[in-house]
Amino acid sequence: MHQIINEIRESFDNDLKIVTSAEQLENLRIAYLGRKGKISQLFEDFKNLPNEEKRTVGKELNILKTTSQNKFDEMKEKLSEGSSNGNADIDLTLPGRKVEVGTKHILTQTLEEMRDIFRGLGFSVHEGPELESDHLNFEMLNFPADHPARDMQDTFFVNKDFLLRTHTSPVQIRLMSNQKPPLRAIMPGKVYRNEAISAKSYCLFHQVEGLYIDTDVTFAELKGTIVSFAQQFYGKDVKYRFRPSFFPFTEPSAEVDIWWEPANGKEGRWLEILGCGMVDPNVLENCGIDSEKYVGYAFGMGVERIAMLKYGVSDIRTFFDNDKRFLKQF
Ligand code: 2NL
Repeated sequence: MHQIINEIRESFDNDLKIVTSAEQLENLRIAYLGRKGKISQLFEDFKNLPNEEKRTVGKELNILKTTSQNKFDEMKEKLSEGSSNGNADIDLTLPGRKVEVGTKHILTQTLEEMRDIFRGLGFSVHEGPELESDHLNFEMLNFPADHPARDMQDTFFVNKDFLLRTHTSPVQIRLMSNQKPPLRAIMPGKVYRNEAISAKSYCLFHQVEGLYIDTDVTFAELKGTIVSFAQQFYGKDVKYRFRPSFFPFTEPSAEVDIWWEPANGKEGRWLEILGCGMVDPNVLENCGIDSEKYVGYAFGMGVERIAMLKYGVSDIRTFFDNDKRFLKQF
């Protein structure tokens, strides 16, 4: 009997070692501890033993039963601790998981670079709301009532009087109306236009507008500021030209192109990067600034356009797709 008890203890331990699921464990319990199991059977055999053996064998049998039950309970707990293979410990030889570090969006990087260049040239930074009144977005800027930009087709109106701003100029209008010159500031932010979406234009883009108002501001200073920006942003050797243009809010007005050579060796061409001019006296007067005493220049540029030229991006929509394969390149 003594020997059989030892054999059953050993086979129980061996069978327990290879258990990997709750189902296998339950089968093991039935085979040993169940009503007709091997250990229960030993208690039946025990009854037929001579009295002098019963004392020692009884003790051994009880120990076998309780230790087996304890081992079973322990295993049951281990299996229910989450993973189905409670036996498999963490594999410390596996390489660690890579922590991915995010990056700033390329438009944010471009905007910050532009902002820092203008800060270096003495400009402060102002922001304003994206929902504006028709009055601040168009009327104050000398747009005639029948100007095509004021058409429902080109602007996102939320009602008769309010709209999503089509440029950041309303921020400048507020600044000029609330503060006395001299003023030198840039206004970065999102603007909205109801245009047909294509590789070249999107319904949303970012603009940086700039303004300088004082008693003796000249067009030559405007040129100097723009050229300094272009050289810092695109490099000292950047080729540029000023072309006469028209805006309702500046007179005279100009557009600035830079010479762009594609990386694939194809022929280069002029590409527009911004519009600018001397602030129209009507706009100054609308803001309560004496146009006999003060003059100023202003400029406006699209951040997407500037970034497309610098980084060779050919479709404006890729900035807004949030495709990580595109974004991770910068
Ligand atoms: C463009 C052209 C421009 C301005 C913006 C401006 C603002 C005020 C008064 C006068 Cl409050 N001018 N801004 C001036 C010239 C051009 O933007 O093509 N932007 C993307």
